[in-house]
Amino acid sequence: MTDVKLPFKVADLGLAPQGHLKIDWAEARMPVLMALREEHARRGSLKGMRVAGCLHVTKETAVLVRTLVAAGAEVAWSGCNPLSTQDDVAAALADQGVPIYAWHGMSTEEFYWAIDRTLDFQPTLTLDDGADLIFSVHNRHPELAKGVIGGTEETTTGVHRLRAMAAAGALKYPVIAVNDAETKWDFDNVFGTGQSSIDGILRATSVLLAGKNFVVAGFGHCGWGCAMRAHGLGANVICTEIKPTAALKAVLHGFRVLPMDEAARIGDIFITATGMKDVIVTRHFASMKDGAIVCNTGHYDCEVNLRELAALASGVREIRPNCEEYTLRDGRRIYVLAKGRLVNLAAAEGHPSEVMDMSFANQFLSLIRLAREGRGLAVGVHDIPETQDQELAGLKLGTLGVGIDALTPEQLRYRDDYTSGT
Ligand code: RBV
Repeated sequence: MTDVKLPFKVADLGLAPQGHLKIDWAEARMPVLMALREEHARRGSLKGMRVAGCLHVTKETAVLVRTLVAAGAEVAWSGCNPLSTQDDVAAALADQGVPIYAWHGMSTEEFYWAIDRTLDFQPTLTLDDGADLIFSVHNRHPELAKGVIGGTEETTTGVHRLRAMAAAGALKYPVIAVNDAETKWDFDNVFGTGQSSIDGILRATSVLLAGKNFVVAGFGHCGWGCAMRAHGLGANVICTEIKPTAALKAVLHGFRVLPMDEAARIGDIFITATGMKDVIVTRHFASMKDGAIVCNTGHYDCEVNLRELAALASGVREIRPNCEEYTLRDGRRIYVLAKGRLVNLAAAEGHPSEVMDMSFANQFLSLIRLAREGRGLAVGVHDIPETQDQELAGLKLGTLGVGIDALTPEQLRYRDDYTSGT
């Protein structure tokens, strides 16, 4: 780390000491990434790379940033959501000499201004969560694309759009779909989203979940995590879906499945986890109970249509941090958490360090792979190799002190033997 203060913009540099403590706390819970840091710091695996990152500024992200720097990269950073930046962490990174442009509550214009500052730095690698940085390169600064060896993408929504972009022939450099690693989506999306979304709801409301009708829109991995955790706290979970197999899974997990039009009438708490816009709209608000609580844990803030809610309301007031009370003209009150943005990151601290350990280990190894072989990778969206998943899961198990078995040569022969039957 350098002592030289490069240009940066954060809310308050005075918060740096608190940020450093938070980052130290996260480092103690991210042993896989820390082991990789040690190995690649020795090798200087990212020497000569300029990494622009656009990802939630959290204590876990700071551990990733420190790791990239330790491996020899120059790094510039912006947050990927206007409400997810932890100002103390941003200050700590600025204090360590990272050019970071992020503060909690930035406007949309400031959000893109911050991304552009990280592009001033002419990155050779881009790291995204939600693809706003890659889109900025492609749509607003296409001249920069030829200097970029490749990029990574953290989340489901971003990967979906990048695959659409690749299919349309619009993608200009290779991207690795970190989200699609088993050690990412089967842990971060399920256990990370489940716990942190409930954490956000509780910090913003402090309501009792036991006995409440808890409506989860979307039974993908994120929705499944939220449903499991709400069920664990005694809520009656209701799921809404558009995909028959996902709905069937929810039913067999013991959850009630209803169309949103019906769920809207009986829900006490609603959370959207779909990646789709307009999941909760006027007709749903119109039938909700007085006191209903509505929030979102999908990447973008379009799942709950707040413009439509505002049109029904006679007044809005902030009643607690991250909790706004909309009073409708008929007197009913609807509470919206974190302005319909990711409730887990805006009202709580995002996913716990223990799961981000594997997600960010995947990010780190993907950037190293791009630095090594990126120019040889075809333009398109690439998956993480299965071997990387097994290696990371093995490392994680080791840090947990969990041992597993291995097949004997005899068992391996048995598995592949197509000459024997019953
Ligand atoms: N996410 N990051 C954190 N604590 O840094 N928490 C959640 C953190 C990521 C997660 O990987 C998910 O794919 C993405 O945020 C959604 O924007």
